[in-house]
Amino acid sequence: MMISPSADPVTTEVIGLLRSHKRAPAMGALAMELNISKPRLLRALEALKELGYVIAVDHDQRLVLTSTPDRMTDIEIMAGLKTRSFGRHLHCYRRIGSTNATAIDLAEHGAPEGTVVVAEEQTKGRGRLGRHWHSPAGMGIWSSIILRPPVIPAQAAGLSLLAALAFAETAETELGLEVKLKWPNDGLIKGRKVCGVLVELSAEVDRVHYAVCGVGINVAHAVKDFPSALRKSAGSLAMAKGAPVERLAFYRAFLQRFETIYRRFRQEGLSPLLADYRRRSLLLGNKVVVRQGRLKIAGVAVAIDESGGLVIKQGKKETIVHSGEATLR
Ligand code: BT5
Repeated sequence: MMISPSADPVTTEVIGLLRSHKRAPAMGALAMELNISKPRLLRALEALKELGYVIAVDHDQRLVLTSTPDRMTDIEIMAGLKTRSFGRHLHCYRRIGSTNATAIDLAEHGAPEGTVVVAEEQTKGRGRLGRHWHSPAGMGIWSSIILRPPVIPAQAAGLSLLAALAFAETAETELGLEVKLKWPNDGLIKGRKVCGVLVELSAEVDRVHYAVCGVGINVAHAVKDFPSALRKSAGSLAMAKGAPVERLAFYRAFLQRFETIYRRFRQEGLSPLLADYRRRSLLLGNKVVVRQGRLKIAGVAVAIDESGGLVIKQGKKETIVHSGEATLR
């Protein structure tokens, strides 16, 4: 089900007015100002209350917005969002199968670059290779962005790295956390996976039609909120910070950073961004094993090349891998 308070223009106007006034007019005056009936205003206020807005009436009968919900709705995400294209078209859901699946659908129907699908909960959140991504209600940021980069499919592999880098920079600047990136797509804090990225492509040999870049970020979980199989390996921003973290503020900052990084990628390719990725790499300089299906490549991770591939040195031989599951030996 979609949550889109902005679909009702009155609700959008009311919340806009409440936000811009410390004390908004009283109910009757407000209805007059908006040129609507009092029952219509009451309906909009009721809808906002249901979404988690707390609106008080002060001693002069004026309306005061005392708290806004930390919910991923279009109005809240847009409030203060400074991007040019990322998140300018927003599809927000209470519950969804997978934001990637819905974004692919939208992309197939021509949705523009920067279109975002976001959900409070995913019932079929997906990881790479058909794996499951745990995405409970209200705990994280489950979101997909449609990108239309003018590149060939091999270059699009770098998009996972960009999204992971955007996560790392956001966690560092917004929350002061230290993030390690495990090639190609994991963001780890204090040894626990907090962020995962899944890029799905529609392409022909010479051209990418679109890429859907799905990012899952655990925000509010305590250890007990993860299924037992993930309790040792998974973490959240709140666990790492030792305090609650506001999802919306983090998400807006993430979209802004990702957009900046992505624009640079479009203009200059991956090279100028690699130093920032490498600096945070968990694997570089270490002995690793990369599994690609049944194939196992063991050696020392010596570099990440211009296309985002991991270079593994085995004696004198160097192998570049572009996908796979990497573990430290
Ligand atoms: C990933 O796959 O890390 C990519 C995850 C992408 C999720 C986002 S959410 C929004 C968008 N819509 C989707 O449907 N997906 C994307 P992979 O590298 O294959 O890692 C998956 C593995 O991570 C699983 O097999 C588990 O072991 C572990 N895992 C599952 N859920 C997790 C979670 N919430 N936090 C940490 N680890 C998790």
